[in-house]
Parts: sequence; structure tokens; C-alpha cells
Amino acid sequence: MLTDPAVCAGFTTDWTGRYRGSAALVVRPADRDQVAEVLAVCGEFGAAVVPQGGNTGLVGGGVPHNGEVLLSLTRLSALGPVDSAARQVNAGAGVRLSALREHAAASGLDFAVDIAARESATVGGMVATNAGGLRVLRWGSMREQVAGVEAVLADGRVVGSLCGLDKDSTGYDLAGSLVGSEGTLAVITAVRLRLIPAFARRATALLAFGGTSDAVAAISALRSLPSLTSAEVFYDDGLRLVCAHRDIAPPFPVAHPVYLLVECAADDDPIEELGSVELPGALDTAIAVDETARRTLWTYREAHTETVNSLGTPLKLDVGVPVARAAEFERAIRAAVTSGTLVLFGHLAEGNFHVNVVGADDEERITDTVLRAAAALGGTISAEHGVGVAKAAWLNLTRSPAERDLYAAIKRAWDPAGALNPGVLIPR
Ligand code: S2G
Ligand code: ZN
Repeated sequence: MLTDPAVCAGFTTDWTGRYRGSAALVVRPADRDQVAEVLAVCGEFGAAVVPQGGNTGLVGGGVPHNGEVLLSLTRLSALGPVDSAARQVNAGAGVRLSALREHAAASGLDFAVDIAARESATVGGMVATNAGGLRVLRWGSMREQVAGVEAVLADGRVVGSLCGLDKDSTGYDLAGSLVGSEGTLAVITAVRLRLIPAFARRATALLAFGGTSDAVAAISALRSLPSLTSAEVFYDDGLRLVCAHRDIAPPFPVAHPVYLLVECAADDDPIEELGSVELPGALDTAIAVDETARRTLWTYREAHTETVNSLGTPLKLDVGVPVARAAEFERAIRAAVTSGTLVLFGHLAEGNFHVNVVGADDEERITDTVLRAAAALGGTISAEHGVGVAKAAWLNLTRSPAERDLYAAIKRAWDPAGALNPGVLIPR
């Protein structure tokens, strides 16, 4: 248990610095049974609890807002042996993504979901937010990787299973209910995860286009490649900021409006098939095969987050639209954001944009406009970061009254006293 405010500060402020709360105390249980004991005691005293993994969340869903008990899962970092027959592994909720991938690699396997916060994000938090990241177009989000979840209810009872049966048709999907639950239904203590092959060869290309619709057309053509794994979009304004922040040269001698970073992974070198795809709208192409060149191309995309953060505390709006409407959405956002520095980037194959604005003088209006624009195009107010407290008030844009009644009923069924992560996902 930690009570010194100076020590607790690292747990009560979110990664972007936007959400700063206070905790009655921070508890760091060592294992599932201690989590159960902590929750039972908190339940007895009616103390609200905020579960936290790597504290890399971006919607205020993992920090206390009203003096709750902060329950850190980082010490639950045990990894079970890789089950090569089932291609699955058990991981404690506090296992960092990078540690999971290293563990899988030792058995010639890999984990499907990859995100830039891989050194800090924990698998429990990634399940709780249904994290997506850089390889969803080929492998799906965390939901598709979960073969089982073990969790502790607010009253301290343990539920779930880590057997990882591929077939189990015996009622409601409790594990599936916890994916994306954002710590509001139960505290995830361990997960059973599916693993994928660790492909031997990768080919990465940076493609330049005149507009987003050309990049979307290229994705349609590239989808013919079974090895296609990533298709990430960023724009010239963001690239210029990244090059200045990292003090690196731009990828091409001439600036272009839109960039698409694509990556293929296979056991046989995918460079041929990648090079064989007709991309009529491409204005320039840089292809990388060796690791250093690949990392350079990825830096243009992955350094966006740190670059935006270096400009100030960003307004970060992770949204999704049908990919066919991505260009329309981009135009709407550029017209709507009239103050501050707008930086757009994201996962174009899934229609997932990260709308970042630094220094805007009307953040509430921008938030409302961006979320309504996504909803109006048949999209979502959160594609992969979750709802948290940041977007709970806008859930009605994409969830009907009947659905929100069901959310409230599900919350009451799992957490009758409303002790877990109050105000997250479901407005107070
Ligand atoms: C990404 C990371 C967080 C952000 O880079 O894909 O999900 O929005 C983001 O800066
Ligand atoms: Zn993302």
C-alpha cells in the first residue's frame, strides 16, 4: 500500500497529463488472491476502486477522479509456458506487451496486437480497452486474441477460466463481456491469449499520394496480398512536425499531402508481391527490407504521438468511420478544427483516425464536432482507445437508449454497488 502523495502521483496522472486525480491510496497486490482480498475489503468499506495497468490509457479510464483506491495490476506479471499445440499462453494482467512478445518469440511465435506503447502497456489493460494498434487489418483487435479471462468481482469472488478451449458452447460469453469493459465490470487478473506465427521476413513501403481517397484505393489493391499486415496513414503536416522533433530528413525530396506506410510479413520474402501491386495513385514509393531502413520508415509514423505530446497537452480523439468514407471524414475535420495545431494520423485500413489538436481554444466544441462527424458517417466515437470518462457523455451518439439501458443492467449485474471505475464508460 502506498499513501505518500509524491509516490502516488505517478499513478494518479494519466500519460498525456490531461487527467490528474487523487487516490485514497495506491495498492499493489502481488497476485490474484491479494487482488481478491483487496476488493473484498474495499467492498466492506464501500470504497470505490480504479484498476490500472501500465497507465498508458488515453481517455481517463485508468486514473482516479474522486479519491478512489487505485489498484495497480503491474505486479501480476507472471507468464505461463507457451502451449505450442494450442498456440496459446497464459499471461498475468500486469505483463507488458513487449515481455509477452519476447516470451512468444522464444517459442517461434508472436502476439498479434502491436501498439507503440508496447514497452509500458499491460495485457490486462489492453484487454480492458480492446486495444487495436498496428496490425488489426490482418489479425483483429485484442478481442480476437482472447481465449479466456480470469477476473475478480467487486466482492472478491474469482470468475473466468484460462483453459483456452477453442470450443465451449455453455452460455453467455463472460470473457467476451470483459473485453472492452474498461475496468467497470471486474478486475482482470490474467488472460489466456492466442499466438500467431513469427514470420521470418518483412517488407515495408512508404507510399505518397495526392489525397486520402487515393490511399484508400491503394489499400483495396493491396488487400489482394495475404501477407499485408499494416496500412498506416499520416499527412504532410504531421510528418513535418515529426522530422523537426526527431531532427530527421523527410522520406522524399518532395513533400506530398498523404503518406501510407504498409508492411507485409511472411516466411518467404514478401518484397516481390508487394512490388507487384499496381498502385496508380502513388506519387512516390520508398521500399525497405533491411531492419534499419524499416525502422526509419516506421519512425515517421510511430513518432507522431511523442511529437504531438512535445507541443503541449493534446486533445486526442480516436474515432473510426467506414473506410470508404475516410476522405469525407478527413475533409470535415480539417474544416471543423479552426484553432490550435491539428495532427491527423491512424490506421487507414480500419477507417481509424487519431485526431490530435494541441492549443485549441475550444476543445469542447471540437470534441463534440469530431465525435458527431464520425457518428454521422456511420462510425464510432472510439475505435481502439475506449470511452473512459473522456467520451462517456457522447455514448448516446452511437448507442441507443435501449442499448444504454442494457449497459446499465450489465453493470448492475457485475458490480451492484457501482464500486468499479465509477464514471468510466457509463456516465455518473
Ligand atoms: C497510435 C497511439 C496513441 C495516440 O499511434 O496508433 O493509438 O493516439 C495511437 O497518440
Ligand atoms: Zn492507434
